[in-house]
Parts: sequence; structure tokens; C-alpha cells
Amino acid sequence: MDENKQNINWFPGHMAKTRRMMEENIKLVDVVVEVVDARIPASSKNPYLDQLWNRRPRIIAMNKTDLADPAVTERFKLWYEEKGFTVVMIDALKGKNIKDISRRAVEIVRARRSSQNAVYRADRPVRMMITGIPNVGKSTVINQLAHRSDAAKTGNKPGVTKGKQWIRLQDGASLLDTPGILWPKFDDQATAWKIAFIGSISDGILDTYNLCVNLLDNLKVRYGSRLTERYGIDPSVLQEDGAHILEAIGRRRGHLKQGGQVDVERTCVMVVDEFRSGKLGRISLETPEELTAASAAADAASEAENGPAAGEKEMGAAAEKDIHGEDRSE
Ligand SMILES: Nc1nc2c(ncn2[C@@H]2O[C@H](COP(=O)(O)OP(=O)(O)OP(=O)(O)O)[C@@H](O)[C@H]2O)c(=O)[nH]1
Ligand SMILES: [Mg+2]
Repeated sequence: MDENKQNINWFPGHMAKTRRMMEENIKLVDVVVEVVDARIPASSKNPYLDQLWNRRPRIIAMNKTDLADPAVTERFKLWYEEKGFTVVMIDALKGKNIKDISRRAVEIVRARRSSQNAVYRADRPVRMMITGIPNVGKSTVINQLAHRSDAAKTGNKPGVTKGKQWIRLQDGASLLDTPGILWPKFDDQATAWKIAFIGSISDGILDTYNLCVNLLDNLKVRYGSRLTERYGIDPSVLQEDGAHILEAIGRRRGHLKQGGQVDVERTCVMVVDEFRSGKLGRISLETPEELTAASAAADAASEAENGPAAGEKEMGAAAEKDIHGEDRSE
């Protein structure tokens, strides 16, 4: 992937404000539900939240499973569980497995309360904060849990939820909806692109052409046959880079301008839209095996440079400690 075409960074002022709001409200909640996108369950997981939820129980809700490769989603669930997380796999649009969130939250909270001989009632309704990066479906999850279509505003673009909102459920439990937040600087532009592909970075700051070319570079490696099948392009085109694949798709689709040139802008919008809406089939843009290999390579490199201790900063290590910690402000 040519990552030099555009460097993505998007951390508008309201995200910094949301971080402060979350820090102020963390003591009011029993469980944090981090919603991630099942197509990129690791890249859509905000590293900042690992620090913020220090010692607060957390559930990872892998949402939009209807759009992700089911075999990869299953392997990611096991991968996160091995790291000590409670994981649920959901499709908030259809409401699939949504009740697992409240069921697991109640289990976690009851277990903690009984283990700590708490003085408060063990059956006191649970309070959950629903968090995650923009556009992963937090508000849709809330509406499903609340059995209402309009408890929280939703929309297929980032930044729909603007402020915090408490929603009370019939069983007395309460949910805090929060605006999606990212982190101030992406260390890894490949992660930033994946977040952009799924529509979690405002399209307004992105160059559609770069977005589409990067997406095609990514898809041709993982799901090349989906591109040839859907767009009728010759498999040999997959040997070329994303820009050439784009050109071939536009030509096949007859997206031409006067003079016969391919209308790349129009073709880009179509390809990105078709990917996002699942028309290219169920696609996952990362696998746990790749992440494990990358993390082992990074550990080896840092050990070579700094000695053995440096290898401990593996992703998830902090979270493993967090979720079974003791702090709680009941
Ligand atoms: N296919 C599919 N779409 C979903 C699912 N869950 C949510 N969506 C769609 O994703 C888009 C974003 O949903 P929201 O609930 O507004 O997302 P959010 O995380 O609250 O977004 P912000 O408030 O902008 O951070 C909407 O168009 C939803 O209909 C799902 O499980 N599958
Ligand atoms: Mg929202």
C-alpha cells in the first residue's frame, strides 16, 4: 500500500472534550462496553481506552458481524478471550445477540460485588458506558438494548452523537451513550486507513481517490476474487496496483467521461460505498494471526535493541491487568 499519498490524522476538538467527559463519568459506571467493528476488531479498538478504563470491567462488543468474514470474527473472539477480555459478537442492525451484552454485564458485576462483600445491594441495576471509535454502531446498540429506534440518534457517518446521554432501560439498568473518539496521532498509517475504509474518519478530510486506491490495494491481496467477480475485471488486473484496478473497474462499469476517460471520482464513490455496505461480501481487513506475527516481530526488534524487558508492551497486556482489577467506586 502506498501510504505516502496522504497522512491521516483526525482528532477534532470535540474528541478531546469527550475524553474529559468520559474521565469524569467513569466512576458512575459498573461496566464499560467498547464497541469495535468486526471487520477490523483490533484497529478499531482505541488504545486510549485501555488507559482510561484502568481497573474497570470491560466487555468488547464486536459489532457489524454481518459485514465481516465469520471465520475471522470467530478467531478474533478467541484471541481476545485468551487475553482475558469478555467478548460478545453482535449485529446491532438486526439486534442479533444484543442481549448478550446485558447478560454478560450483569454476570461480571454480580461476580465482582459478591467477591468484594459489598455493602450495597448485589442486584442493583447495572450502569454501562458504551464507548468506541466513531460510526461503529454505539447508538444502534443502545437503541436495541432500549427496544426503541429513537432513544439515541444514529447515522452512517462519524460524529453523529455529539454529547453524552443517559438512557434508562426497562429493567432499571442505565446506559451512557458517548460520542465516538479516536486518538490524537496514528502511529501506524495502515491502521488509520482501515479506520477510514469503514467510515470512522470524516470523509470530508479524506481524498476519496486515495481512500479508494488504498482500499483496492488492500482488497486485492485478501479478497481479489470478490473484485473480479463483482466487477467482471480480468484476474490479471489484480497483479497491478490499486490505481490500475480502479481504472479497470470504471471501464467495465462504463463510468466514463466525455472523451472516453474513466470517471475515477464516480468509480471511487461506488467502490467505497459497495465495500461499506457489504456488496463485496463479508470482508475482514485484518486477522489475529497477522497481529500476533507483527507483535512477535516488534518484540524481537525491541529486544534486540533494548534487552528482554522491552518486549512486554504487547497490545492487550495492559488490558489484561485492567479488567480484573480491584478499584470500583460503588
Ligand atoms: N451492517 C450493519 N450496520 C450497522 C450495525 N450497527 C450499526 N450499523 C450502522 O452503522 C451506522 C453507524 O451507527 P451509529 O449507531 O450511529 O454509530 P455510532 O458508533 O453511534 O456513531 P457516532 O455517534 O458517530 O460515533 C448506522 O448507519 C447504523 O445503521 C450492524 O451491526 N451492521
Ligand atoms: Mg452515536
